[in-house]
Amino acid sequence: MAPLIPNPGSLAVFGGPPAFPQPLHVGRPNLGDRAAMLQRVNDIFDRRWFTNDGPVVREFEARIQEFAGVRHCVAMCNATVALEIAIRALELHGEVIVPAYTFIATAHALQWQEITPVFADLDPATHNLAPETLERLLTPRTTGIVGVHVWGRPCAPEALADLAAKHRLKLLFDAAHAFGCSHRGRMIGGFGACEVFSFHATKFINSFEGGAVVTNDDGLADKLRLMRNFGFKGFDNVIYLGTNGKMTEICAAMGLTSLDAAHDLIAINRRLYEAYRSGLANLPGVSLIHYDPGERNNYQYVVLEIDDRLAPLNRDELVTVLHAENVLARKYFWPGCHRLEPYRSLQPDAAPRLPETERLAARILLLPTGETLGPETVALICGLIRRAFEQAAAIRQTLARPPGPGN
Ligand code: T4K
Repeated sequence: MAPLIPNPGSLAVFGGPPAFPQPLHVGRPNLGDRAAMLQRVNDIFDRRWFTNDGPVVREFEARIQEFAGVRHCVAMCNATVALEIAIRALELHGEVIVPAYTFIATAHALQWQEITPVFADLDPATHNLAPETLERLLTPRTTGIVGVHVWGRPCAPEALADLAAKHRLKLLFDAAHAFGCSHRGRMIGGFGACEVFSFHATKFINSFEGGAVVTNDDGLADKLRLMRNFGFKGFDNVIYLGTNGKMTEICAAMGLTSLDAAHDLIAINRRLYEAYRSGLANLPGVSLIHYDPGERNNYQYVVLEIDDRLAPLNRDELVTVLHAENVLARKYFWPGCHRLEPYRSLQPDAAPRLPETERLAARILLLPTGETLGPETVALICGLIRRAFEQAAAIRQTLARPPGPGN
């Protein structure tokens, strides 16, 4: 798409035309090789085998195992159901520690099964759980910890494993963001009892909708496979409580197509991340999150932290400016799970013990990336942010005006 700045002097927030004629989304899906995908779809049609552990799903699982260096991949219809099934397979109950700073699905997967998510605060340096703060949240009802590798950055796997072992807790990871990432040279996927990937359309590797539980535990993998398919063991024989968590063949075909492009996508994402880094350098109060260059990263998330003590505009003001320009920056994971239903009703006292979550959730914004953008678009977005900072006082005045005729 050709970006357009018809009137570079006037920001859209002042009534000028938006910088981009079409919205730029965070989470625009990457397509991969369209012809290869369509060939796979044709093959699926010819085979008339659409779901239920078909050959394309099996191929996808084998490729995920190989990529993530794990013994088992059990593909599912999405990561939320995969989390629910993993939580049930590990027999979690009572209370489970989980970060408040995550997508709502992590908490819902527990609450859906009447398990209480006990919200823990984050480490501002990593945006992940702060393991040293967890012990005080444990009660006799605590049965597990769900760590989340937020933005694909590893969530203290060793410290959490030590804590889990010490208190005989089950440990699993929500690795929805972390496919293709590593920790101390080991791919994410092999930590804890199991880990859960998301292959939602907005993710680095996408299967339209999709997810997977990965594990090195043979017994757990068998159980997950049963639970994913109603508990069926062969024809007419149900040996376990299960649900329908199956991935379809078409979804697996998209997953394979996406996997074929994985290395190219990482290169694209990395290039754009570097373009944002140089385009936003030296802006007061603005920092772009750091990915350890010694590890493998998918660079899927361009995450800015806006410190409103130093920046001339706060996060929400900047988001308003960007949306007016058709740059649909997102405020993940504002306001934190504890402030969304049903948790804000069930746990109204959670906020005071989550000061870092509260602070970070008010500061973060995500910017668009992926194969639909080029570095020149990133340069334009960075230029908009710079101009917004230069014109901060006028922007604040404009935003403070009540909406009405002429505004
Ligand atoms: N755990 C964590 C830590 C997660 O972040 C997630 C999901 C999960 C678990 C659960 O995984 P899944 O059950 O979804 O597999 C989006 C995604 O829907 C969600 O998958 C993701 N995390 C979350 C961080 O972001 P929304 O509600 O913000 O999505 P939505 O529909 O606004 O999509 C974002 C933007 O992407 C849209 O503005 C437009 C663009 N888009 C989206 C889709 C679906 C497209 O251009 N094309 C598309 O097909 O949650």
